[in-house]
Amino acid sequence: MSADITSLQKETRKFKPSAAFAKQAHIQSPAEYQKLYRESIHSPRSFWPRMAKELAWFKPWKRLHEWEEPFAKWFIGGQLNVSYNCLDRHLTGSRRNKAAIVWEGEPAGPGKPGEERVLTYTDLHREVCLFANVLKRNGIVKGDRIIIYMPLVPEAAIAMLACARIGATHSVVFGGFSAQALIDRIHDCGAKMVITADGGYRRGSVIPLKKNVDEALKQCAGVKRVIVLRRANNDIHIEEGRDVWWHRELEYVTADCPAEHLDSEHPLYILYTSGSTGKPKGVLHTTAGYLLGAYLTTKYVFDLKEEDTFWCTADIGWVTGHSYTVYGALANGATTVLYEGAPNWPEPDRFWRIIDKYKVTIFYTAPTAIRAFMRWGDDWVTKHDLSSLRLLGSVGEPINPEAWMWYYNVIGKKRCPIVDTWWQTETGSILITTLPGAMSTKPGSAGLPFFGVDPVVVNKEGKELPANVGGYLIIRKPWPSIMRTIYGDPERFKRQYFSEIPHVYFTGDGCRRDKDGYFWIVGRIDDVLNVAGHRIGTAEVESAIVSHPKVAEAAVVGRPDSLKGQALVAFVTPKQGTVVTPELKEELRSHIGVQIGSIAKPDDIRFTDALPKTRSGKIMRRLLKEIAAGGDVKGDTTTLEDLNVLAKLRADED
Ligand code: 7RM
Repeated sequence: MSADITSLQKETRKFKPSAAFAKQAHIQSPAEYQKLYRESIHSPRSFWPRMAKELAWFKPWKRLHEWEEPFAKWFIGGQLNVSYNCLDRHLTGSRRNKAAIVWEGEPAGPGKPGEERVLTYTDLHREVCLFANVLKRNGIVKGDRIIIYMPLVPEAAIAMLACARIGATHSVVFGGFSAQALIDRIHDCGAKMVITADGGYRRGSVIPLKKNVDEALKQCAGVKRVIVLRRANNDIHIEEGRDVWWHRELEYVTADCPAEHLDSEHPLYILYTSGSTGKPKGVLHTTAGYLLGAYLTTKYVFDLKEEDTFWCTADIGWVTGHSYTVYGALANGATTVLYEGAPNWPEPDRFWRIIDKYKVTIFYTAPTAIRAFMRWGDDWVTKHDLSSLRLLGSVGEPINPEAWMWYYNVIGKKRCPIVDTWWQTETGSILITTLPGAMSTKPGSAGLPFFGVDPVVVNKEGKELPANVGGYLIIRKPWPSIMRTIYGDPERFKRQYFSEIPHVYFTGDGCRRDKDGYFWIVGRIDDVLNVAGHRIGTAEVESAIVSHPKVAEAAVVGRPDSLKGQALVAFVTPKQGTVVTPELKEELRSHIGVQIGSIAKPDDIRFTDALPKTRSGKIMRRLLKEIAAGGDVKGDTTTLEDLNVLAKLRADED
């Protein structure tokens, strides 16, 4: 049996940026991209110094990089500060009174706006300095680890930037995670402090953040201090000698807090990402290389201009929130939008209201959200004026062409290029994408490598595969924002990312490259389906199912089968209003037969109104696999968004 992945998708549409868009873009043509890309790969010593000059340095770096496999270092010997780059350097010119953060709180009710706050760069700088002094006052010194467990309020970004300002390493834990998830992360990184809020709003109710912290800290003696933001005004317990209120602490400090001069390789943050098995991995990012990656990709991929209002909908508990909502946007001096609530609470048009209200120009979200919008119906969209938009982005999963076309037509009104950005928590910033003024996009393909990124599709032996043959996506050389290690476990880092295929970074994704060099991600390698000797990526079969007019979303997994090796099981969410009949299964099977061929016809189709997803919206196929095999779900479920989904799926079994 071969390790290649059979590719079935027949998508051939191509969308060129309009002449008007290209003309105003940072990078305006394929030739311009190619020239810079080649320079970044073949002459890194001329390319990177020029790029790095766009950051503010306290001390110039001496050596560009060092690569002692698997450990990378960049801009060695330099000193800088991420918070200084995101704030102080914008205060000397016309950005000083520009909006840095535009925040919309969870709406008070149907048709009502949320609370609203705008922080200019001057405001944000002051808040960060004040809070950085609060951290110092509470015993934090450079190198300490701090857990941030907060709702999506400006103070969450303020806390991150304050840590960065004094050289404390933050680890943001998504506000929806449980006490147990907190315990694991606090222990793993040896945190001394937790920054939290009394509670956070979610769909009209209050999530008891502080209560979860109290619960967790019964088992975390290392945490000496908890700083509590008053947000939801819910009743909480204050542990004397350990817990202090954010607003009270501010009374004791000044706003004078110069940014620490930090080494290029100083640890900026640890972000936990769940592996398919075992305990979560603490992905470590450091200062200079990470910041440059976030800064440059924000500028070029989103074609960011001074006048833009940028909205990345990701929560800051996810890497996308770190690199684009906070660090990339602010390092560029942009206006970044933060929204506390859910897209469909109290009504499914929340996002479109916000775009209209703040005249958002760049909108960046995930396929899972796009499919949900499709499901809720176009009427929610069309009643709002979205004409401020000029660019759309997608991240998190392969976007099925069906969803891509809807995003393009209904949200972008055929005017806005879409950038489909492939990257990982581990990569720190976007690695594969189109540049919106320079390249055509193809629905379902992420596009071409970003500057300095050298990705290849290879077989098990590490041999590069020809065009249109699916295999493993690897990256040949380290880039500035690559993770530095798994915190506390360098062995696991090596094993996980640099052993499968020697001497290269292993992404864990299946992929093919077409004749134009475009990359098509076909799903995670662990999820690849094996049908009668053919290895097929999940994305292609799922795209085919979702292209049926009655389907909103689908996930396909393999179930052990004594005859074929694996039988395909499809979990399908029908569109709203669809009546599920026994005939629908047959209809879907023949639709798949037409779209990609009989080989991909599932043996079993199960209808469900929800799929198990992570908090960031990725379908957890691992859990579906266990359900399809009829067994118990044994793996880690701490990242699962809604535990009820599993119970329901099991109850639905025939
Ligand atoms: C940013 C983020 C990483 C995994 C990655 C892929 C999948 C992400 C895309 C994508 C196809 C995309 N970080 N993925 N973006 N697949 N096209 N544009 O998602 O660490 O949470 O996940 O997500 O499988 O390996 S992450």
